[in-house]
Amino acid sequence: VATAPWWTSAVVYQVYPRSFADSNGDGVGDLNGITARLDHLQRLGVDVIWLSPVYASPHADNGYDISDYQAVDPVFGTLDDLDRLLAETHARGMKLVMDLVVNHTSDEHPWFVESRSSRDSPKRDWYWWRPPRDGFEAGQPGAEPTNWESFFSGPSWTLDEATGEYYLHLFDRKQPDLNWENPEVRQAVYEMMRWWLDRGVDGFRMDVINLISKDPDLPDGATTGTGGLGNGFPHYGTGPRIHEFMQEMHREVFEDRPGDLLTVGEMPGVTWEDARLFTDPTRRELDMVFQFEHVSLDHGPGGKFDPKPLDLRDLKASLGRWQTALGEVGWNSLYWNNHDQPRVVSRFGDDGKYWRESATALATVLHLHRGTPFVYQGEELGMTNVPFAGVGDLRDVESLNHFRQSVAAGGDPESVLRGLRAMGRDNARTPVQWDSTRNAGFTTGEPWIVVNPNHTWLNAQAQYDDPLSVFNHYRRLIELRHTFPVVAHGDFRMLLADDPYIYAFERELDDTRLLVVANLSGTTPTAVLDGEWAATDLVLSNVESVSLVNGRIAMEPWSAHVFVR
Ligand code: ISL
Repeated sequence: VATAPWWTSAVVYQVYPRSFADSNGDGVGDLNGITARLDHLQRLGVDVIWLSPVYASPHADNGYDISDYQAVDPVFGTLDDLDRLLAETHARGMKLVMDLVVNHTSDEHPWFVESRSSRDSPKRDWYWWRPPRDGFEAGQPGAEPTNWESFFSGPSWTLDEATGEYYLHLFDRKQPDLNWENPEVRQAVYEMMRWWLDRGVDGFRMDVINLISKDPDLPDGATTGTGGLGNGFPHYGTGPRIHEFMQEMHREVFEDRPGDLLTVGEMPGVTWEDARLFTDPTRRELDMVFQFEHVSLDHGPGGKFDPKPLDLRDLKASLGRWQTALGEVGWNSLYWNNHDQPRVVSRFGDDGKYWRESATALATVLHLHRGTPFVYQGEELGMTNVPFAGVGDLRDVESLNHFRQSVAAGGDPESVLRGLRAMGRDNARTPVQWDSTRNAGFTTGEPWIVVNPNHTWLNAQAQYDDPLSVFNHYRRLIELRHTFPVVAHGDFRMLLADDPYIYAFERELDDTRLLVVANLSGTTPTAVLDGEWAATDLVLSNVESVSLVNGRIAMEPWSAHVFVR
């Protein structure tokens, strides 16, 4: 414990700058807006801020398409503003971690502009260029070099008319994939990373970093049905050289650097076996990864936009498996939300009658697992999904592409919209609700995306002084982690694995035991505890009174209790 890295007892807060706070009235959040709201984060008690991309970008994917890694986009401010945010964050005892998006660049990045300029460009090989498939003319349907489907619908190749070749983009056509096989690419990325660390940032969250190593043969994938396209994931997901690249990056960028840094790799589709390799400290790759298993459990047969109800037993089995797998070796990240996921209180909780109870119960369960919790902006207020009126309210490229493609294929627009309202990424991207005024105190101008109408009652101002509020519950959970070493370092044991309503587990460190009992349902089951626990052991609850009699608790809907002895 004494030698455990600092981030094992830290809590990270993610800021999505476009939607956090707007200081200049242009309707888009910015760096000075964040600096002005640092007190909110300090009050909450978080240790680290992860800043989603603020780099120069044409914003095809809200900044995850970068045209200059070493410049701040004017919509967010200037490099000076960033330096000031960094200094103010440090002055409050917090750290600042930047987003690192290096699986792809923007098609407007000078590297790609140069690469596409001719087949003989010295940077041609910095990206994945391929001629049309054998026997096909450029531009003909099916001429794409592989059948891989893009994450954002349609083929993952786009033809460059001028040179007659296709380039690979796993995401939008404005996000061409870098070729990590080329050592010049890797060195350019490492150099850029060192530049940021020299500037004083405290680490990186690495976007889709397990997709950077592709099988250079680029084989077709099994066809998945959507327009005859195939699943390329087996050929680029946690690919052949990924661990080599992570170790090289560690050597070139992080090794022997003074200071306490944090690295977390975002890894769609990563298995726990691979996650353990990535986070085994002796292998010198990453501190932790974001896995996707628990946020895929409610995907239905038609994929993520065809959701099915969550079975709590599946959630416990999944998170429990990761607790075990990364228990002795490696480390878990813990999250319900980020800028790509619908709001957890609407997704796994009850955003109606039991809004406050379910938001706090879910938070309790997550934060007391073993791992580093990540709070996504607005989650600490219990922000909910958004009643988007129609497709005109949506802004996200993934959602808009999905809508267009599904409707073109004959889907009923209303039912496509239903899927997007439940699962679309814009649910997480509406402005943070600071107060009950017009635009929720986010901007004095016209916000770039609708403000959730529930800001009239669901907002930070209404919660600061309410002891039972979602905000104060998050604050206390963070305080628990900072107070009791068992929260960060205790081992984990799932209880009542087969119970469909109750999520319960124990943590243990030396002579301290911690027990969480949460009812993640609107029903009223009875929890039966081992007889040693007493009402006097209660350290946190999201309801006003708990009666523990003869080891039994009558659980109120969505109630959650924490005991320590
Ligand atoms: O939400 C998703 C699409 O269904 C995810 O697959 C998401 O695209 C994936 O988690 C990768 O996310 C990251 O990279 C994307 C970017 O759009 C996301 O915002 C980012 O978090 C491309 O850079």
